Amino acid sequence: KKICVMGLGYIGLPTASLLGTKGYEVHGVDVSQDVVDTINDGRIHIVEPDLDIMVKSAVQAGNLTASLEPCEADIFVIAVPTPFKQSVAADHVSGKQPDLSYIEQATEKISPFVKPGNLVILESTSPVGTTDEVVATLLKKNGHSVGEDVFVAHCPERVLPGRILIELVENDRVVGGINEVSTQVAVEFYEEFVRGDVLATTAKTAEMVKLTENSSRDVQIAFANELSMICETESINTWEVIELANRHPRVNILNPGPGVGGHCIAVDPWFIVDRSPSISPLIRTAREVNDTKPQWVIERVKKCADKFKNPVIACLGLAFKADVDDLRESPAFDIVKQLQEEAIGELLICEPNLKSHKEFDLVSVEEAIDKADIIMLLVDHKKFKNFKAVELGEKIVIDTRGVIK
Ligand code: SAJ
Repeated sequence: KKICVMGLGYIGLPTASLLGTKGYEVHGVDVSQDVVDTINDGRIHIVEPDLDIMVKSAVQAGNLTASLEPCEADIFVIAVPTPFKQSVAADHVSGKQPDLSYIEQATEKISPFVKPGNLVILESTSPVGTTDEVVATLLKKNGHSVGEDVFVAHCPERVLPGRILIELVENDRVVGGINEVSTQVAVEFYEEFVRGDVLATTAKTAEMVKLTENSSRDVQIAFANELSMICETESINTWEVIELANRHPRVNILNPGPGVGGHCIAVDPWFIVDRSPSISPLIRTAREVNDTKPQWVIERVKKCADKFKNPVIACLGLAFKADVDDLRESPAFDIVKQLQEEAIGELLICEPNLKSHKEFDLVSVEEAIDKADIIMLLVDHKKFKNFKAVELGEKIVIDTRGVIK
């Protein structure tokens, strides 16, 4: 079978290379010539465990090629970003509006190559209605008999960065077509390579399921973050509170942190709020609580820095979460950047998952800890988990992740 994957990022590339190693003939498409060249060379442009080996073996076997243009295929998989619109009318209800232009462009691009019998799958996280109202509608407009001999379905990706290749195969998948036959054709495809269950539903339900998963996590993290700010004012250790409360058989609180980052959990809840603004106050407030957390951390650092004439601050971690190199929408990065812009002390910045960074000079953890007056731990990377407070002596510790013992 021939597969054409639109978008070779964090979802498209792992999917394309996995399918390539499973014997499918895969053609990947990206808008960046650099990305295309890197992949055709058997190399990768993102950090993800084992992805390098998988891309190399798919390319070497001749089962993965990349270019700027799509080609004819049996199945088209759209895995492009769904960010926010850069400019939104000031009176727009949610203040954040999904930008579906990448999905529109990808659909238009594959349209001339789509033939009767083909399946088009949207994997990008999308507002409810997108599969039908954008993908199916555009294909119909271009003359395809959508739902009759061209099948369209949504199968939202659910993989966790850092575990993508494992979760692509092991996770259960939710597959919803724009009509029953589309669902059935798409379910049959995923059952060929997914070890988890492949669960059939409608396109709209599948869209809502994905947004619900990430919104649920966001609301739960917001609870933990709010709790951490309350405990701080009471001089109580939040992590101890959570650990003890979680010993209750029906309580399971998540971990507070410096804020919620990444391009999924901090984004997707707005897709719900954008469509149903008047009936989503909880989801919206959770987003706002999580978004205020970085500023709260900055205020704490400033208060501590005021105690020194020339404070030296170790900033441990820039990534949006543990053990990845991804700085997109990272609260840690935003905190460090703002401290730098406001010239708060001398910053010793460490990010063990990056060799260098164009905006910051990076130092080793050992050097940062050794020289700092204030240690600000922002990411729970494995490398930072072995410190013991006693070894840090008189230094002030701001541990936003509760990992220093
Ligand atoms: N975080 C906390 N406290 C926690 C858990 C997470 O502060 O207890 C923070 C992290 O540090 C990070 C952010 O939340 O800044 C998000 O991290 P994450 O590991 O929870 O999730 P992502 O964004 O890497 O991936 C999520 C996953 N969704 C769910 O777990 C419901 C993943 O399965 C999705 O595929 C992915 O979003 C996506 O692409 O939508």
